[in-house]
Amino acid sequence: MSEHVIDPSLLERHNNARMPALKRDYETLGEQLDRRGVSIDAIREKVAGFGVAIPSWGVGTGGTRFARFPGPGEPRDIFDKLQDCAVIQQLTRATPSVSLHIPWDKADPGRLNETAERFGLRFDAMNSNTFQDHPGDRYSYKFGSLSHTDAATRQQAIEHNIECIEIGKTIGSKALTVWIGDGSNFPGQSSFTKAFERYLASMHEVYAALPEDWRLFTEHKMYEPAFYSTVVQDWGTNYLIAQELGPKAFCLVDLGHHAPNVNIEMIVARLIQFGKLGGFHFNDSKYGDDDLDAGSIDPYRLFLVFNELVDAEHRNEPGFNPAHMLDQSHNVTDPIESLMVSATEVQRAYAQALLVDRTALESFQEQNDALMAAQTLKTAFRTDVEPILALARLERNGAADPVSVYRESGYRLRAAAERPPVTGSGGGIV
Ligand SMILES: [Mn+2]
Repeated sequence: MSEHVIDPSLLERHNNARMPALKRDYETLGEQLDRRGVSIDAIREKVAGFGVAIPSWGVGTGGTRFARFPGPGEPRDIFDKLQDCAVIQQLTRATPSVSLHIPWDKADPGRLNETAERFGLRFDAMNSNTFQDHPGDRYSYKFGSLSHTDAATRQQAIEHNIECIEIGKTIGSKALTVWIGDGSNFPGQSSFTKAFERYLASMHEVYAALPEDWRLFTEHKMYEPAFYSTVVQDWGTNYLIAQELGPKAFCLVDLGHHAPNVNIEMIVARLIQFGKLGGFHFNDSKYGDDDLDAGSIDPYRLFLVFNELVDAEHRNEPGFNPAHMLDQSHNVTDPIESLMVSATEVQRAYAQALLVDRTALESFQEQNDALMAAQTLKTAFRTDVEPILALARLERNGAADPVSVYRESGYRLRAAAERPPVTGSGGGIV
């Protein structure tokens, strides 16, 4: 039995008050879905089994290039972060794991395991950091890390990634995510070919240190911090990396790391088809890598991504096992509230995608009936699946309305009293 951070009796009162209306809504939706030949209970069970990881840095307030405005009660260390993650999991039941970032979250593994176990959490992919200099490091990453022109700097970056694997082994992680800030700001500054050769050579060494049952996720990003070119700039390069490294290497898709208007769901389909989709960093964007809350700008795009995922599930695509994580920067909201809403939005897109009539869709595609094919997707997307999500949370002792219980609990005020304000930034931009 894991420790409850939010008072269970408050949660019970909240849920009991909402249960009668929720049951009626669930039954009504159940009847509608029944007419479409869909079992609402089967959808609810699938949603209940769906989880998305919380990045440890997500529970801190983010910032922009201009400023960071810290909120009250910000986590001081990884143990405070785990407690905040426990609140999100207790109320949403959608976030059973936490993804650590090294060196920000370096701590005694025994205490990490004990704390995670106490809160009923586990550890997801490890994230390395060679996009900033670490105190005590001999070499600077100002001009790159794994692709640096200097062999000793590359070696330091390789060793850091191997250290992340070693730490991960002690806390039950099974994956390493590598995102680098390497690139150039001026045409001619760096040789595209040589930089990529050096990157691949470095990554071969990291790959060689992976345990048998681990996966390596590489994350592309087209610009920022480098503004002319990045070494791992797009999904094509990322696919080349995964191919080059071997069967344990996969591509990670961060929804904000593409050129504007790129068809992300199609990239997802391609990676699935060739067995190289590693997983996601969910967020949303209007202009670039905005790191806004998942589904807050373009919920239809999130749905279309999940439509590809559910389609792969439906086809029993061999080896299909993408990792799901949120990766957002919360500048104007309480990070716990944003993460709860985003976890729910990701589940919502999954539930809506499960409602797509795949037999009908396939038949419309075969007949080249463009209008009806599009309408088949829209019918699923337009369905309000909230009763399914709420009941899936309730039956596992989560909250019917997570944000409202959280606000009523006064958790943030208590945290503010216990945690003095922190200065500096834990980052949160990758
Ligand atoms: Mn990311």
